Amino acid sequence: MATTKPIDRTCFGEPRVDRTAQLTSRADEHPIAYDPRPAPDSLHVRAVRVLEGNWTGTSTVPSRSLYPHQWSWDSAFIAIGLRHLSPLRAQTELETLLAAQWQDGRIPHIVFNPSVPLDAYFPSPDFWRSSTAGRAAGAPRTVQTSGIVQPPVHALAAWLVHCADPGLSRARGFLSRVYPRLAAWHRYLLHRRDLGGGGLASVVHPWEQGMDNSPCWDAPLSRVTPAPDRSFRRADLDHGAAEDRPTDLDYGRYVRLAADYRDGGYEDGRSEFAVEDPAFNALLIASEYALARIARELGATGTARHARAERLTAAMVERLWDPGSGLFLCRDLRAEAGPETGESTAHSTEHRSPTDAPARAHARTYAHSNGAAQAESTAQAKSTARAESTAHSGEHRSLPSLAGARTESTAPPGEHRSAAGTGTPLHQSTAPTGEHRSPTGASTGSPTDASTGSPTGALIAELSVSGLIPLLLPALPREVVSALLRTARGPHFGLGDTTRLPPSYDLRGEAFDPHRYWRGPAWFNTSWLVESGLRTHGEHQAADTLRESILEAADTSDFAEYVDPYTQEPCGALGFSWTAALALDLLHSRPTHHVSCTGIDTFDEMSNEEFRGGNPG
Ligand code: 2M8
Repeated sequence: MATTKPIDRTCFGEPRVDRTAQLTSRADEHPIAYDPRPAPDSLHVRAVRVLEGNWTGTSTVPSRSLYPHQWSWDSAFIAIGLRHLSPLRAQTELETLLAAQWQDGRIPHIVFNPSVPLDAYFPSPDFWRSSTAGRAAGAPRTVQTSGIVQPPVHALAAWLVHCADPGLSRARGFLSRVYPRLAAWHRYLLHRRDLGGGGLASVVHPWEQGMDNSPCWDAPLSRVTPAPDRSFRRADLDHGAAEDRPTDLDYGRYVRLAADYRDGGYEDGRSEFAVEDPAFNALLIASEYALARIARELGATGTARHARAERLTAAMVERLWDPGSGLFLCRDLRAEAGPETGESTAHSTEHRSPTDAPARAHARTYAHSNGAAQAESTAQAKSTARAESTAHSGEHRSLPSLAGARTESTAPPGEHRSAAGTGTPLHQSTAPTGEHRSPTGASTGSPTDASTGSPTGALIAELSVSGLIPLLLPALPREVVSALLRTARGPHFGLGDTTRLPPSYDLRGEAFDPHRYWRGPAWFNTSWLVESGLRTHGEHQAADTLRESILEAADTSDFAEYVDPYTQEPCGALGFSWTAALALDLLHSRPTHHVSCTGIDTFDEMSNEEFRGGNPG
């Protein structure tokens, strides 16, 4: 018989019950019903069934068919939904993942289930060879994992899971067990992965950022020599439609990058592919706020972490904000410096299209569209014209095409001007002139191109939903928030106009494809993050509408992995775990309470005063 546990209430004020047990057992097993009892075919019950079906006993697979192991950021999102059903199971989900952490702090993107046949998923454990190739980096001996990472949603998930049942969490010592592991994870990202020297974490493989096949990777990937077709066998095509999945050429490059990383002992700093991504860093910052809260719950002040989250926000604005497009962009750290200006340019040598057809899409990387903001933050201010100078090769998308985006904007004239145009930096750097202090507090040595004082690499001129996800962050400058909201609603994402869920990629981009993996379709996790971001900045009506749309799409698509952004046609795997989990989370959230799912907006409950100085958390 299912039992209720009248320990206390959840963050949302609900009485605590083990809903997984309640909802998946037969009706006559429940003399104690909770009110209101969901209808047997309700969205709630069906979402619970998906999570039940994908539960392995210690964690949840994203999909029984396509992804039969444990994935890192999937598990974090899944735990956020599971906490409403069984806080214990949500804790277990995270602790299973954390048990596979490497000694250098990285949390691997896949933890392999040894009972699943090797050919069920590629790349399999015998490709990654974590326990041998990863020995120097401290890979665990007893469990096989991949060697790359995924976005750091984990501390945020741990905090939310704790909030769902603080009594149980305290009784089990949940936070005190996970805190050191989460702190080590953030240390790894902030130190070993600060490849650009400006404080942000870099990804070294498209799978690390999670939006595997995004057009953002086309230019940096085009420099990678693909592994030969016959050197590997794709398992994803056994389950997914080839026209929706990444191409063989993309896969060849994914394999090459992963094999090179493995063959270098998973040592960081040498990768041919190194990108600073807005969503990855926004989630790191959101998780840093969550770690501040966890530290406080454990008796420390959390002030250092809170302050770090704010410094990282400033660094992200400095390095990734593009006023011209009104969006955060990815920074390609391996783009070469141009000969005339000393500024960075891409050196893509190949044009790619979603179909691998030759020379259709432009490789799209340009140098420093927000160069003036950066220049302002150093002692080497340059003229606006120079700061806006574009890549020297005709292959690169030039600023005028982004200026096109500007004219399509509904922004009042002047408001959409870049920092270059106004001469006003969005964030005044606090670093002493000439010294670039990392947002983590560490002096970073040579963070910038010494000849220009500008950040290394080049922004990638592709508009991705990744660039909207920093809306999660409470310390964004107001003008950045306003521009992001305009961009979300404008023609490139069409939110609330031509689309109901934010597309993963620019509706007007040359590479847009409404069905192909991360090249246009709408995903549920990114939609959930945008919903939370809207609430963080007080956009409750838009958030309520998006919440309704997410729930409806989850319902009608049978919890699809992703949907066509225009028609909401289901794509990819059905019965997808994070879709079910995040739908549950939204079902449990109370829109009228005006609190975001992530609760990040309420991190401000500690006054800024309280956060000045103090002991490190
Ligand atoms: C997809 O990524 C995997 C590789 O990690 C794949 O394509 O085989 C992405 O959607 C990723 O974000 C997600 O975590 C994973 C499992 O759901 O699938």
